[in-house]
Amino acid sequence: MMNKKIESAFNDQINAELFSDYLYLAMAAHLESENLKGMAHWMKVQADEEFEHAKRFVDFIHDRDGKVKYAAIEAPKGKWASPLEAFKEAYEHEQYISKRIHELMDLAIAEKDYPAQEFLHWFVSEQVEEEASTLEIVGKLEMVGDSKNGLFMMDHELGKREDD
Ligand code: OFO
Repeated sequence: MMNKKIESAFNDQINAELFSDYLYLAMAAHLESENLKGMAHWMKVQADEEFEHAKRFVDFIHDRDGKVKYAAIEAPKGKWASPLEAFKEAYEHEQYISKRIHELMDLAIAEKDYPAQEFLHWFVSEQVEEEASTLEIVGKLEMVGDSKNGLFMMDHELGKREDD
């Protein structure tokens, strides 16, 4: 029997992961429309990862004999002033998701839910990577500034991201 507080918090996290998926798809669509296909590709790979994150929570709830509940997903915005603004927002979003994961861990510890704690360890490490990768891109885009050549090179580099 799954702890009800954990079940409810994990269902909320499914929604947050699906929103992340939606947000990165929206960023991909925007970048694609700006002819930055490499950056759009990076965002699409990221969106796929988010869908996988949501599925991990779904599978865990099922494994613990809990009940999955899907809620409406908030609409993401559709436009960003520049690629730098989009990646900055991605970095801020990942910091927000890390905070949520840490709060879930706090709850799992308070509830003495050892399987949930074990499950969340993967996400704690994953968030370190998610923040690092988005911050690295923000740093490079800041270096590039308004240089069209630099943006072209960044687009090329980010287009090489492989599916994880
Ligand atoms: Fe699911 O890690 Fe990003 O949001």
